[in-house]
Amino acid sequence: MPDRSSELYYEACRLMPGGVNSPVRACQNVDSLPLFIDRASGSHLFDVDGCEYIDYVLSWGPMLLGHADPAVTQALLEAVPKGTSYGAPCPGEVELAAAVIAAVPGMEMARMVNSGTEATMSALRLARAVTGRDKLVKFIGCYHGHSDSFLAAAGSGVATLSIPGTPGVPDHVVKDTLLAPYNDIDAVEELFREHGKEIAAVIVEPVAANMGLVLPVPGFLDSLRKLCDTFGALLIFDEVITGFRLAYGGAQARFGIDPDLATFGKIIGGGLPVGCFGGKRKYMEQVAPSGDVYQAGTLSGNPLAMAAGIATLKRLRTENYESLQDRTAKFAANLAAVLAAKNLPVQVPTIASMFSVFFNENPVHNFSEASASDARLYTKFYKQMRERGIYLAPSPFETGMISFAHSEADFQKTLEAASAAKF
Ligand code: KE4
Repeated sequence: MPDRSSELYYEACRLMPGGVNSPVRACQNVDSLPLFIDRASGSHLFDVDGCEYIDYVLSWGPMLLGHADPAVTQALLEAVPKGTSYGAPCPGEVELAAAVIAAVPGMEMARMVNSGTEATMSALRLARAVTGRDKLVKFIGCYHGHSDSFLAAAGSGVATLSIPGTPGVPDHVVKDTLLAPYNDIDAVEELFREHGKEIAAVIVEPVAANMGLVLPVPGFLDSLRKLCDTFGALLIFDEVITGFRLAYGGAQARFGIDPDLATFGKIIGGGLPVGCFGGKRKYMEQVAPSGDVYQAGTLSGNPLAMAAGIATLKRLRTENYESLQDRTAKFAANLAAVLAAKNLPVQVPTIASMFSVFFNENPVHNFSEASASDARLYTKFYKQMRERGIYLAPSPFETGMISFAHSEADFQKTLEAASAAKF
């Protein structure tokens, strides 16, 4: 363990819970200490001990262009001297909202917030207001941020830390959260049969990325759309990860399914704190101040965050998503082959610029199957890859991210590190 990182970590543990500002960064379930990062550029991280890593976390998704993209950096350098926050509308809010709405098929209005959690929390409140109903359907292992209603059988850090139930969240809140296994449309039909007229919304990650990477089976998303239409519930696509990563227009563009509301974050802020919820005008106009559904935020639409988001989306419009998907698919197939050659039970699902590694004999379709994967092997893999300069997600319940900055040399070095790993 490098020494400056460990010094900082022990000081951080004195000052902040677990020494981190977000639990999954603590690397607890991969038997490691977190690295403290000094700087990042392109596809690489540099820690405070001068060690260099090929980064497959990309700040959990935002850095699709790679770190410190020159155009994004320049946009921020131009924005900073103009002030950091006005608490009043600024042109950047109009420009970023217009860019998001133009990109996402079927989206008519948007509200900028400061995180994915704020986006999903607000979208749920709006759905409950619009329908006059309280219940929510979410999928086991999907993660929609840490607001109370979603902390039932959540993925990401909740699954990583095996946090039982929802400490601190009153039962009367989560009793309205109905759960179904991802990809199990029969279970969702059963919930609608039993609670149909009480269900305000179904929220889904159109591609699940918080239990490892789990793809929707053919017809799953379309069936959710049909069930919501039949019972008068709203369909919410949580595109905080998939938005602008699955395609420039997100899952809605890729799969051709039209949700009533959708949430975004990560990439649309270019690494600065931005979230967004939006969708059909008839719903969004009910958000204060044009309607009565209250939602607010001191730093929402912040000029720096808007500048980073605008520059990021502008750059992404010039990038070739097809080519990145092809390169990712080839890398994932090669990684699967290298690990399978060690007689390991391994699955490396991939879509667009995402992949994950399940040490499992069989393909993974839901959280229960993801949980049956061998976490001990994942820990061994994680630690050895990090020792060889490859920075993977510190949990099998996360997803590997690839950027437009990742090079063939990065992939080659990663495969060589995987080939050298001992299990
Ligand atoms: P934030 O509040 O962390 O900006 O976004 C919450 C969120 C909402 N929806 C989806 C699909 C998400 O994946 C997330 C957050 N993603 C995790 C990583 N899987 C954030 C990492 C962390 O918690 O530190």
